[in-house]
Amino acid sequence: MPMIADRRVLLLGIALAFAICSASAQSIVPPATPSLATIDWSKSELITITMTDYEFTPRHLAFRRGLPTRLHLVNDGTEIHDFTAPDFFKTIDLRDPSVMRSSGIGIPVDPHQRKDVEFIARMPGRFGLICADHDWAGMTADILVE
Ligand SMILES: [Cu+2]
Repeated sequence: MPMIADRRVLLLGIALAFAICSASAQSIVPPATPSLATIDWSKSELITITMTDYEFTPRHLAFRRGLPTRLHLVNDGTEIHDFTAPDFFKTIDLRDPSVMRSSGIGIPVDPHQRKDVEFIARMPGRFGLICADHDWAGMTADILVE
């Protein structure tokens, strides 16, 4: 009889420990974000960055985490420029990943061309942005996700 009582106490203890662990695990899961398929991209926040020879305008970009965003890349220069931000791209979900081509770290834009990049930023932080072709000329900027 004491053996059975001990076993019940043990099982109760395990169940309680499991309940506490599940509850704390749930509390650290970030708020649910809609899957890409259900997002209304027509409501994207539009942010434009212009690339010239050799600078980004503006030099500080700010995006809001969790909101659909449309980044409009404009190349008003005479050379190809590249929106290169490897750490930033690791933290976003692109609507159309093929916009990256195969590089995975940047988006090239030909002279006098435009490109739209739609995404949802998933993590807050500050990220470096350069033109991989012209960072030596000071073509650098930064990205804030808040
Ligand atoms: Cu460039």
